[in-house]
Amino acid sequence: MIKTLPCGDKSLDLQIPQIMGILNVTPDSFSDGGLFVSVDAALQQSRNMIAAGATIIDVGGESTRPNAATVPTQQELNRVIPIIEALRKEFPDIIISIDSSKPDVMLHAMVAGANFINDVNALQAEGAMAVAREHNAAVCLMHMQGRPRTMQQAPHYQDVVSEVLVFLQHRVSQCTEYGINQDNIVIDPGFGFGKTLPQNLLLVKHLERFVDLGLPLLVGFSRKSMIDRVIDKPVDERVYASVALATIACFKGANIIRVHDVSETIDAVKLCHAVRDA
Ligand code: 8Y4
Repeated sequence: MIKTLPCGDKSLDLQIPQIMGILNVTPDSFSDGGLFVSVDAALQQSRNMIAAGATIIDVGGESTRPNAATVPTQQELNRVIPIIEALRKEFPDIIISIDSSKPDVMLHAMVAGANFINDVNALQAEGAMAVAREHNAAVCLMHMQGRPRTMQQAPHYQDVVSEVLVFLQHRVSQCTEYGINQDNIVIDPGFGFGKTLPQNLLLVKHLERFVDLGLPLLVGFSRKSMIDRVIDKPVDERVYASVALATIACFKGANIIRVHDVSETIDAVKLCHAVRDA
């Protein structure tokens, strides 16, 4: 039974499901059209998410959407580091997650006060595992087929659930052999990352098989296009559907739910826990 997740010098109670609030710090999300990201605006959104019950803030400076431009390391650092420093100062107890696949960004984020590494590339970049190990960070290993730019072109699997499970088990082994503590590792099937709608739905349907690995499980469905393929609604009208998927995942045993809409999701998550615990 999973109890707590070590996150640097902090720990997260996983006996109850936790909400990871998404903080995108790309200029298209927090600016007046200029090139810079406003620390104030990002802090205000974080305050709202924390007040609503988020215990992890996931700070990302590079969009992983299909066709998004890649960002140079220095530019990603310029976006995320001032925000991590400000968050750490205002919220000494919150878990700060760095959403990046770049070891240099992970390292500077840890120094600035982050304690969780959310890497859609599962720490496969040279030097990434070292940063996680040296800082005793919590790490989320996510499955992705292909690369962000092209991953949705023709996703293909013989058996999506088994193949994603095998990949995650393999990465967990490589990380523990490298010296990362297994207690620090979280797994994530990576909804929408090189997966068609039927493949995403199969992963939700069989989520118990991921829970059965005995590692903490993180899921992210929030506003994703897999939803619009079922309900045919634009991104700002996907919140009820996102909450429905969070509810299903939570009820099946997911431990961390990555969402944009914290206040809209938290009651459903609390009720899932109450019913499971009854
Ligand atoms: C609107 C806004 C529509 C954002 C889609 C999106 C995951 C993740 C992302 C995930 C983990 C996203 C960084 C995609 N998804 N990290 N990151 N798990 N661990 N798209 O599922 O939110 S970015």
